[in-house]
Amino acid sequence: MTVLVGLDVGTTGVKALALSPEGEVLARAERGYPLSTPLPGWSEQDPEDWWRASEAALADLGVEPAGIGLSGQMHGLVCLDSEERVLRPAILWNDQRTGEECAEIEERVGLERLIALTGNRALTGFTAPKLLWVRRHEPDLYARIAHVLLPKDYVRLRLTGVRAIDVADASGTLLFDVAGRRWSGEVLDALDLPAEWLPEALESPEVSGHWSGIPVAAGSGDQAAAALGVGIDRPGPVSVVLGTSGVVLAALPAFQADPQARVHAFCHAVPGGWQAMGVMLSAAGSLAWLRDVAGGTWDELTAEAATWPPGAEGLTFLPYLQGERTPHADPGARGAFTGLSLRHDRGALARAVLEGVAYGLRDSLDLLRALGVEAEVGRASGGGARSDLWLRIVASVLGIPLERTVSEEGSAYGAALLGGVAAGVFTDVHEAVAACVRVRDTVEPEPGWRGAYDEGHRRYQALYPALRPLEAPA
Ligand code: XUL
Repeated sequence: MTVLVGLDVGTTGVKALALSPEGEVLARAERGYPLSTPLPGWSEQDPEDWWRASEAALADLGVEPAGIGLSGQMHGLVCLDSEERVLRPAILWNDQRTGEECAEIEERVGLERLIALTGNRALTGFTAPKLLWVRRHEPDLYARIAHVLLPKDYVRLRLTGVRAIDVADASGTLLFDVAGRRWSGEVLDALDLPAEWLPEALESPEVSGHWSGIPVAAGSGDQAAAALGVGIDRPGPVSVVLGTSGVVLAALPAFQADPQARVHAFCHAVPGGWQAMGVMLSAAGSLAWLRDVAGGTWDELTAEAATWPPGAEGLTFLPYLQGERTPHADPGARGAFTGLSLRHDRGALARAVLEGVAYGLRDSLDLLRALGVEAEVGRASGGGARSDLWLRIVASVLGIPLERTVSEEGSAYGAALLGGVAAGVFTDVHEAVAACVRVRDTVEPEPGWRGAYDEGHRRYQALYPALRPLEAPA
């Protein structure tokens, strides 16, 4: 029997998934690992943890795959020496230490030129500013760098012995010419970074190497893979992800960057395709935080939240717990609850968190609409999409129905489809999506919630400019 495997190297753990060529999930395995925050705003992981977890998850699956696809948390910096040894813990996508380096990049390249070349502005989570941070703060270590990889590409190196990346993940480094689908010599020169450090950039379904003779697809960053996993291979529905991060992603008919780069413009995991997305740093991550500080399980919190009316009697949550990217590219932004009263209990806090994240997603959707994206329906994935209540809230706040697919496996599912193309099981990504992805159910907006949520979103949008002066500078 033909089996396709997707391996997603996430922030909280690795997920391995085995699929039939019809898209049926045959087996799944997950292995977790820790995240360390040595200083406020810092976020690091040990690349060897990813590798140990990946090996174990692949062994747990217990299958003989025809092809493997990789996906993973984006933007993380893995520095290797000339012997391909890890030089320091990886600096992750949600790390916020590089405010100064972002300013330096925009100064050196020029903001307009940077957006024209890379489709993006310098954001703290992206890879290039992290490299400049290491150069400034750890010069001895910087002098030993010979190779730079992203998280899933480190796992690829250990799996296949090959240093490679895909164009979708490379787009998130800020060193990539997104329109031209190649490394940007101009940006590398302006930042004085050696092109030799970077791996070869392949299209996502291309074979990057082999593991025990099994082809391993280049794969993609987790957001592009999640979009494929819910069937977004061309313009149409938008991908709405409620993972640790929260994302609204639209496939674009051609490369297009927002003139102010308020949303990210990246290559899609489909050869010749592009996408734009808005990214919130703490989506399901905000609910996980509430659970950790207020107690209760995920199910208890959402059940208690369901007892509160939309708008939670004026209680509003700002989800900028780790700074933010979209719509406020601001590492110094912070979260807040406002409008608390004696009546509010833990369920009200949970309701406000679910709603605050939904308002943040609406900010991203509004920016995509300003780019000309016609979003009439969304496809939801990520751990938060398992909650009917959260999806009803998000559908109502966005004002569009949200579809769930038969499999809710997100990025690992998309990665497995890419593995299937690399193995020759499908001729291309479109065929893989058509063969495997089916809609299971649709969550409609609640007409009665509309007024409360338009009002709530207005209240939410007023909070950042009002509260920001009270917080530390970026
Ligand atoms: C996307 C991003 C996050 C991570 C989460 O730009 O930074 O969604 O990829 O793993």
